[in-house]
Amino acid sequence: PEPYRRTYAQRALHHKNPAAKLLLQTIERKQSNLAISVDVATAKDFLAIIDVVGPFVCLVKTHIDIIEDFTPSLITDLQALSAKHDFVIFEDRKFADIGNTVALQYSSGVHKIASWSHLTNAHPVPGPSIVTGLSSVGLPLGRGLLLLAEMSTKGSLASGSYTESAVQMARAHRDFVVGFIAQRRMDGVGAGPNEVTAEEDFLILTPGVGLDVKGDGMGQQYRTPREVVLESGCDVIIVGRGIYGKDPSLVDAIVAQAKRYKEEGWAAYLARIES
Ligand code: BMP
Repeated sequence: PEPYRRTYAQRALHHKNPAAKLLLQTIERKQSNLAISVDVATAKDFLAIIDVVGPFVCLVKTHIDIIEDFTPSLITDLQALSAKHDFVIFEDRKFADIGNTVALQYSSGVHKIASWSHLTNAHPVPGPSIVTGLSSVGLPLGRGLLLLAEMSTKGSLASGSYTESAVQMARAHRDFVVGFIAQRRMDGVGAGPNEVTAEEDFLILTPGVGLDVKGDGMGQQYRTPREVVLESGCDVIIVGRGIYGKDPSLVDAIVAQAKRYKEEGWAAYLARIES
């Protein structure tokens, strides 16, 4: 079958990048295409949420610079939870600078992202040098990169020819760029008439997913797992506030929401491969 209808397990066999392979295998093993975005400000809340949703997710997405009491031991704790619950780690850093600067931001500083995050992402706005800069650090470590080809926000400038250029940039660096943050499948987007793109199978990780509300009053726009996975062909649903809401201490409510999103995401995937 075409990549859209292939199982995650079938697709894992064809991906050579270790982070992409790990993500696809983890999704298959846990029967979950749900990623949690843990956007909270304290190490305590961060670890508590990850520990309770861990069994239900394939991936944990972090904004490590939000944590106000960050210490290197938080990374050790995060890695221990990743081993305990079997999930991939994705630091949503959104790099956007020249190659030399992003290589330093990725490897160094307080957070040393490349040393612990299987996946990270970048805006294509600086051009291909952002990929070569990040790749010089991440590729030897077996990491993978997602380019932001589209955004979920109202009025996003990442559309049309910008999105097409992002896909072309990825195509030129398939060893390191494993897919996109986007709102739909990107296979063949922006390809010339003689380019063979039928088998490219980029991973699409999609934020802006919610079942109960359409937006957040700050530009975010939500679609359902069914719209994202079945109708738009995306691979992973990224959910933040839809799972942990406003109160990170309500453990039962968080577990219930994580289960709900996991079930919705998997049902949409099964409907897709059977379509
Ligand atoms: P929430 O589900 O609470 O709206 O969180 C969405 C998460 O995904 C946030 O961490 C945000 O930074 C990220 N995100 C997004 O919402 N839209 C995009 O286009 C790209 C993102 O990384």
